[in-house]
Amino acid sequence: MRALLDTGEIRIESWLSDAEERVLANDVLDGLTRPFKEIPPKHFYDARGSELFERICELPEYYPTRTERQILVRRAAEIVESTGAGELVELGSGAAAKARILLDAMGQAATLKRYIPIDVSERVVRDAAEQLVEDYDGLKVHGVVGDFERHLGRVPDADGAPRLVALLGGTIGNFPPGTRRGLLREIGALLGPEDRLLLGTDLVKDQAVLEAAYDDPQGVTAEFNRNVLHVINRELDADFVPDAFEHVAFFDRRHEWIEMRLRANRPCTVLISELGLRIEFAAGEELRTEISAKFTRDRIESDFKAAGLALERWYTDEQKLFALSLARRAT
Ligand code: SAH
Ligand code: AVI
Repeated sequence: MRALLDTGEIRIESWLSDAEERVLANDVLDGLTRPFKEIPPKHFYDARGSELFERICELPEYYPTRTERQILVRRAAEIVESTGAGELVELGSGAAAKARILLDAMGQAATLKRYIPIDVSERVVRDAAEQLVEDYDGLKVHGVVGDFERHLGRVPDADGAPRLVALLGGTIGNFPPGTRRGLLREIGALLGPEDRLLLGTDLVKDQAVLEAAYDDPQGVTAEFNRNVLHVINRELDADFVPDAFEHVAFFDRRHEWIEMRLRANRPCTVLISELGLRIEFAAGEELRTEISAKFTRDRIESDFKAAGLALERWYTDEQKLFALSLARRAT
């Protein structure tokens, strides 16, 4: 743990080690030497990747952000009232725009104490912490630059108030089913009897609507997708030519997930100097960069059950595009 800032109101610490490029290096070595190449989606999010994601959230085709926000606006008061929550722990907090809706409701219920954003992107944690303490009187922000797949055991203990642990935006869908259940189980281990998980999930819907959300005509999602190549070039001294890779996004009906891939538009050889690794791409060869699973209520209930959690409340929008689930540890 490294303290990055401590002012009394704001504490920001990093749980990422100096050897963090090793994690990227291992994922790249492992993922690019498989018969079907793959890189985990968390490597999209350097400062530029986080900015591109924010632009995606503003796109008319990308309905999840505005829909989840709308559900939160309608339900935040009820969520806070039913849980008595005074602390919000947010995993993959990003710009923390949705956190504000919950913090407002906690402020109105006079329970608000502390916000703990956890994100791999240092820039978003710092920006959110600095803005929030200005905007919320008396709020303490304990920001963490960390990886919620590896570091959940280090989440600070609750400060007496019941807390909400939130994983919003559909981020849980970026994990394949086995990993997803394992992660839900670890999140469940953070919950005391009064605490609740607030989970945002995108729902199964019309294929055309789904595919449009991941392939916008302005090419913002394509640039976000290619950002992982910029990250690898910079961090591992590689020579990917990002423009040689086309953005591909499609709905896989069997798995009910969106897949994003990068397709080499010509044969290429990429040298990853830090790894001493040379990787060949045939023309048309694809690299999977993300899955984004779409859910039904049944699937969420069975994932919860497998993870030792129980669904308590289910909130959705009128068109049933997106859902928020409130869950507790099963007894
Ligand atoms: N919760 C926000 C942001 C979603 S984007 C919203 O709903 O709009 C996903 C966020 O999760 C990014 O900010 C990314 O940096 C972060 N993230 C992805 N994988 C992570 C991991 N393993 N640990 C911590 N943060 C992660
Ligand atoms: C962060 N995550 C839930 C987004 C999603 O929809 O799966 C990331 C994203 N990928 C492309 N567009 C947005």
